[in-house]
Amino acid sequence: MDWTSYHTLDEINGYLDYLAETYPDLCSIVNIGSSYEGRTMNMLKISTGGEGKPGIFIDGGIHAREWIAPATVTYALNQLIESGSYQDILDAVDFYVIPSINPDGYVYSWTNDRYWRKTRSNYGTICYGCDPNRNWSFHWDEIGASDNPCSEIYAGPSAFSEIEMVNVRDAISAQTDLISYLTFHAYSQLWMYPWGFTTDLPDDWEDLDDLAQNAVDALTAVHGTNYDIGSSTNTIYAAAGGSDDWAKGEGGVKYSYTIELRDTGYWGFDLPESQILPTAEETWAGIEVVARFVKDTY
Ligand code: 0X9
Ligand code: ZN
Repeated sequence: MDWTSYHTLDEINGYLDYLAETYPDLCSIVNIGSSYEGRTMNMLKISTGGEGKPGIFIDGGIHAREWIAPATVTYALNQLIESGSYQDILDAVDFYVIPSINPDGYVYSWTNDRYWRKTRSNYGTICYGCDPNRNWSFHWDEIGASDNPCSEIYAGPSAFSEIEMVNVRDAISAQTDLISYLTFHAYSQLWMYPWGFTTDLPDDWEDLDDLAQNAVDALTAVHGTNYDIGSSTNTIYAAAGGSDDWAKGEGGVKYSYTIELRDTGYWGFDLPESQILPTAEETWAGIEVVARFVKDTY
């Protein structure tokens, strides 16, 4: 694996296999189910063992064309597992990581349409795919989503119609003691917390805002990249049915964040390969802040 080019789904899955084989005392592969088109979805569990540790769940690639997201997540795995620098975090915190949670869409964005966003399911209409980040059940389809199967923000025929999101939901639900959920998107340089279905803020929003500020301070210190912070409705737009809202509202994961990576629109989804490593480096600094907070607080 390297962070000088984007990688195919097979290469990303190969990296998970390599980590599990190379670090068997630390890493294991968990098959969380299959995609609509039948692809195996694997999660990497990173744990030094023992019961009752706090956990952090990390995913990327819910939107197929946001290629910097899976790349950033695999870099986080590299740092956590292969750098040898974070034993104190690994001793205290369990991690559950899926770099690409929309595998059919990701492959389609490589083979057919670089700007494909959705899944690849079909329910008998001329258009394919649902927006997987409008498909979660918490306040599903209330705002910022469409009932038109041809829309880029199609919520789906029902909440959790998309098997990939069912698989991720069940993988989240299977963990006790998850403290943080981090889901990586692109682009806009935003570190966002719930809610996405209302302008109202969670009761504990100041806790989420404080940790986001600390994470972004560390992120910005690496290469000077600026991020905005706030609830997703108030920073980007209202959109119900997101994984972040579900993780907090149904899943009970307190520190639920959606991070929109580089850039702010110059390259957009076509972020040059020369920006993969700097993006991943600075984002890792933010993730490390969250991980240290979880280690020190729980
Ligand atoms: O619209 C989205 O799903 C996200 N932006 S993106 O450009 N990557 O598509 C933002 C999601 C924020 N969270 C919620 N609205 N719940
Ligand atoms: Zn996205």
